[in-house]
Order: sequence, then C-alpha cells, then structure tokens
Amino acid sequence: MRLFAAIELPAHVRKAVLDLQSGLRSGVAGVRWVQPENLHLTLVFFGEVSDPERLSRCIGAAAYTGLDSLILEDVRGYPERRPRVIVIDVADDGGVLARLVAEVKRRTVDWPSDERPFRAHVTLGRVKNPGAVGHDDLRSSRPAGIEWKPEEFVLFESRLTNSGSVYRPIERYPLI
Ligand code: 3AM
Repeated sequence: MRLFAAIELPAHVRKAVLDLQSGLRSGVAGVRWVQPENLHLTLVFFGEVSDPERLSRCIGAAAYTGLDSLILEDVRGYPERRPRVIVIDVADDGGVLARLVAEVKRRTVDWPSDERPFRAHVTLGRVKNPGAVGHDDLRSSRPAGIEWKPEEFVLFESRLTNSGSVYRPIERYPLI
C-alpha cells in the first residue's frame, strides 16, 4: 500500500486555494492542476508499505502537541529553475510543523521516507514540460490572512489510476 501522512485543508482554506488556482489556470498553460479533493499539506511520504497496520500503530503511539495556526503564504515554482511543481507555501516560522514531521519520522524509522528537508506547502499543480512555466507566470497575490489550526493529521493511501491519484484516509491522529 502506497502511503503518506498529510494535513487536510478545512473548507475556507480549500476555497482560498481553489480561488488562487483558478486565477493561475487562466494565465498558465501546460499544468496538470491538483483536483480539489486532493489538495493537502504533505508531512511525510512513505511510498510502498507492506505492513500498514504496524506503521499506523507506530505513528499512533505518540501524542502530538503544540501545533499552532498555519497561514497560507506565497505561490512559487519548485525547483526555482525550471519548476516542475507549483505550490503555495505555508508559514512554519516557529518550526512547529518541521518538528511534527521529525517526530513522525522518528516513530517510523523502520520505513524509509523522503530525506529532503521539509518545506511546508500545498501542491497546486504539476508542470507537464518543465521549463514551460517561469516565475513571472506565477506572480499572484498572497491570500490575505487565510489561516487555520489543524486538529488532526491523516495517514492516506495513494492509488495511482489512469485518471490520476486517488487518496483515501486510513487513520487519523489528533493534534492536541
Ligand atoms: O503534496 P506534495 O505534492 O508535495 O508529490 C507527492 C505528494 O506531495 C509526494 O507525496 C505526496 C502525496 O502523493 N510523493 C509522491 N511520490 C513521492 C516520492 N517518490 C513523493 N514524495 C517523495 N518521494
């Protein structure tokens, strides 16, 4: 089972992200835009896992505390040169999300996950031909004061289908 942990977006944040996405859609061609139901903030991508119940138990063995409000920031392309994905950054000034990610990874050392440094974001779209989208195409105003305090994070199954990725929640973990 292909698994990842993520934070879901509440309705008002999803709406702000969708508004932004539709603003970009009209000006930026050659992008596969993420479907509304698939928008999320990825914490850890585990990839193929043969024992999902054990992984889930290991994650659930900890209490996760101290998460403050998250705030939507600027749209950017990643990587900076020849972007392959279009994302909206999420403020993690106090490093609280990064600590949550580190704790989940500490609980799941038996399952190798992405080693890249964590940068909180919501993926808006994937560029079909890297190089086709430049930074000037992505100039958009930061959504004003869109914030939320997550109450849980979710372990998702990701299935790759002909019509794109389908995500299904497997387990939920409270953030207190
Ligand atoms: O939310 P984002 O888009 O950053 O890109 C995939 C998505 O992250 C990422 O897992 C999230 C849910 O699908 N993902 C997919 N394959 C990956 C891989 N091999 C990966 N992250 C790291 N390594």
